[in-house]
Amino acid sequence: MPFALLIEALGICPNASQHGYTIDSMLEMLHWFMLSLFVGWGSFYAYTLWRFQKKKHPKADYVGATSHLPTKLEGGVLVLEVILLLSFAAPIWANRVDEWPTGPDVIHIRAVGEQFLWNFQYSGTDGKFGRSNLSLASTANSLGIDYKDVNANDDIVTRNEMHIPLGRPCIIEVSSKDVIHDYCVPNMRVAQDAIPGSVIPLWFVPIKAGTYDIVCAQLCGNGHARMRAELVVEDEAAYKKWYDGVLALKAPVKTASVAQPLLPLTATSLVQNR
Ligand SMILES: [Cu+2]
Repeated sequence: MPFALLIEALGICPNASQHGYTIDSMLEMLHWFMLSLFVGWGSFYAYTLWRFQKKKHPKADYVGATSHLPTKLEGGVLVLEVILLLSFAAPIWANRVDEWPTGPDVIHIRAVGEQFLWNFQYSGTDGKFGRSNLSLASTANSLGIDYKDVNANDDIVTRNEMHIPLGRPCIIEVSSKDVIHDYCVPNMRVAQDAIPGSVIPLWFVPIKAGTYDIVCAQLCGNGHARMRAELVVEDEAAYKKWYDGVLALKAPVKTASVAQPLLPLTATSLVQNR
């Protein structure tokens, strides 16, 4: 993607996701278009200053310009903007919201914002999140996961640290425990508001191994600037080793029965149980 390579050379943080280059290309096209408009209109302005200077035209002309060229140029700009919107921006957006990855390869993670950190719950190999209720929340169990629920057996919860395997699609369900935050990973070209009362998913496929910043992109209080987590993209073996290591730290579950029905972890339950 030549467009994306140039925009990276100009200083945008490097893309590390599969869909990111389409967004970068769109951004770059827009910037070239804006640059050509800026140069075009700037040159025209300079030309009019020279062309209609008082020395050459001591007497004002009340008829003014009679050419229809400016109107045609404006029409051309409008057509180009419509083409950019319908042919490039709309398909990129449709891909983001309509073509969700499916299958056993998909990693499911909940990202729950909290002043001023990020909690991550992994669904584990069964792909199902264990139930949670904030009445069970404690310092050691920030999301109130009910570890008696059989679906929670292979779940892990981490704080400010998220690992994902290279090349596997990740669906992140974004929510918040308190105020509005924004789960933003600039290198993955994703950002989503974390809203109490809502669980909003986003997805991406990491294509470059490395360590990236997860930041809060919504001013959320005094500690907003330090609400920053780490995203580690690593190969499958390293990811599995890390996951199993965190899983091993969990207290053993004695029974799989659930004494009373608990709400699944939705933002609504998060809010209701605060
Ligand atoms: Cu925040």
